[in-house]
Amino acid sequence: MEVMNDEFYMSLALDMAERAQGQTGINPVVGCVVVKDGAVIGLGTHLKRGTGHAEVHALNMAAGQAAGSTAYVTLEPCSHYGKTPPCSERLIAEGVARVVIACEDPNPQVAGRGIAMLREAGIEVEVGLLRERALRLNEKFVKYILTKRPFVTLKSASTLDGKIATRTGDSKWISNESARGIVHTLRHRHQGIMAGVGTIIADNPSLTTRTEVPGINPVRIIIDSGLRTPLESSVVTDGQAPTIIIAAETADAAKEEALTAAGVQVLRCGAGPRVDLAAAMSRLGELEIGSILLEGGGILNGAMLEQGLVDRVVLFFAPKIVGGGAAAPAAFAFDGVELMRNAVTLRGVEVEVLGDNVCISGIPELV
Ligand code: AOF
Ligand code: ZN
Repeated sequence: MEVMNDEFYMSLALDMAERAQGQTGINPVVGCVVVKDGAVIGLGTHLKRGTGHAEVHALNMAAGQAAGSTAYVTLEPCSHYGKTPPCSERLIAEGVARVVIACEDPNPQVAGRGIAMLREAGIEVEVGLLRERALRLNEKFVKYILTKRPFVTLKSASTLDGKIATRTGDSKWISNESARGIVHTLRHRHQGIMAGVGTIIADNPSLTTRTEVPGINPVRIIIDSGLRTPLESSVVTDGQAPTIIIAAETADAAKEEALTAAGVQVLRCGAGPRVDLAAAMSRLGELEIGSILLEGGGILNGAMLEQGLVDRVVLFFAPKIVGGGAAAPAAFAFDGVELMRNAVTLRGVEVEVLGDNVCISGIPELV
């Protein structure tokens, strides 16, 4: 049985925000619950960048009755004129008496000013209720708003011996249905999905979101130094989502022209014959891609990890062992460390058991 308290309403606000993940672009997900005289009088969630913030929807629902109420908001109300007017002003104008906030807004345009505005207007403000959950929920937003580079989630599905295919290249399927379902939900929750050209040539994947209910397709991003992506591959021809190919400076101009004519956007990143992955992340950030799900092969995964470009890993393990030595590709292929104490180590580890599969997630830390 649940107890009615501040946490009860903040959890509701967080639940609403959680379900809107994937549809707000570079904006955060935010939930707001307005409570007065023991009853909920307004609920709101930010649904889409450029449209109303959570507080605005909730206060609109409260229809002028919010004076003296308590508003629970998962993120500090904004203080700036962005695509919409400041929520702090609206809360003040409505006569809200108390505002409970889960976490501060790291956006430099806000960063405490929203809280200050509310307090200056005489509103009782409490900050920090369920802060950790709120920050975890908006980890993509926090990274992007502070660095202008995308938050990268590396996903892999491997056998217990770390393989993503057998020595003959067979890989269907490694993980079970629940794990595969989660992967498609993860696709929905990222603005971009990234793979290497090797994966495109080997598997011709569509890299779309296929969930039980319709989901949003991420922009497909292919790392392809030499522009080897076949013109007849699904990511070029199926029109399911935009495709960006990231190539090196030296790649063939005629191939670029053919790909561009087929509707693909080709970006050149890095001076030499290989893609500069860090530069690629900055370019994608400029294009307002704030989050990327990396579904690479071992080499791309290893390179991104080694260069510190991965913000979270989500690793699915199936109870299988396929051996195969170097002929069977591994989830991570990089030179690696000499000593165990120098291993890439995960912080904030979360473990989820999915039937006979296991999902291990965490934030990788390089030594
Ligand atoms: C809130 N409530 O529901 C959201 C907030 O361009 P705009 O107007 O949508 O502003 C985006 C910024 O506003 C975003 O970077 C973040 O700082 C804040 N988002 N704030 O009070 C909301 N979505
Ligand atoms: Zn706002």
